[in-house]
Amino acid sequence: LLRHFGIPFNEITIPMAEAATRENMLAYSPTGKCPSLQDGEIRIWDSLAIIEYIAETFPNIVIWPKDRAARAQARALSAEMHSGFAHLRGYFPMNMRRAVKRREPTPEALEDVLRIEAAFAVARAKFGHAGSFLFGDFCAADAMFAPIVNRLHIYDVPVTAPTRAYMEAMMALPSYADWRAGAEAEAWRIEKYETI
Ligand SMILES: N[C@@H](CCC(=O)N[C@@H](CS)C(=O)NCC(=O)O)C(=O)O
Repeated sequence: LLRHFGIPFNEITIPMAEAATRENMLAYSPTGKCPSLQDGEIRIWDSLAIIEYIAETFPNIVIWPKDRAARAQARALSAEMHSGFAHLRGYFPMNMRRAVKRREPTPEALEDVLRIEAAFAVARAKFGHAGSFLFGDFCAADAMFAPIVNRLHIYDVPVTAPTRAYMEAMMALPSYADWRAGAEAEAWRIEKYETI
């Protein structure tokens, strides 16, 4: 989200699944999880809270849709993502470097995929006409679903043509390419995710 909107920030990378990971994470986040944003004395240790903080800090950047109804839907969808889709997220771990290779969804993961596709379709039909993203132009809701786009893509999950078009639009973003390039450049590998 910050990269997409050109908001400068310094990134601290903490390799995961290592002996010191938790201790290193706890130095920046009371939950021992990423992401966590530090702005002066203010610490925000949750992705959705970070988005809200950024939206408040930069009111002139359209981070949530301007239209009230669209904004409400974008928030609902983001909250649904934030607290949901456990089967999909558990079965299809995110991996920006993985080569595209089909992994058949479990029935539970498939249910999550179908719900996501239905939600995408409603957002696009009601609010998305002006652009290629869920609510037209890229917004916070798209940032929340960027990791889902990665999962659907790398595990070659069968999706409808409109979902595929949305995924292509997301993956064509310079900020998404930067994200992928950052992952490619990493030396660390977490074996259990590489073998799926
Ligand atoms: N609710 C949190 C969830 C954060 C979360 O689960 N982060 C994972 C990576 S996506 C993490 O830091 N895990 C630490 C670990 O597995 O050691 C948010 O969205 O910010």
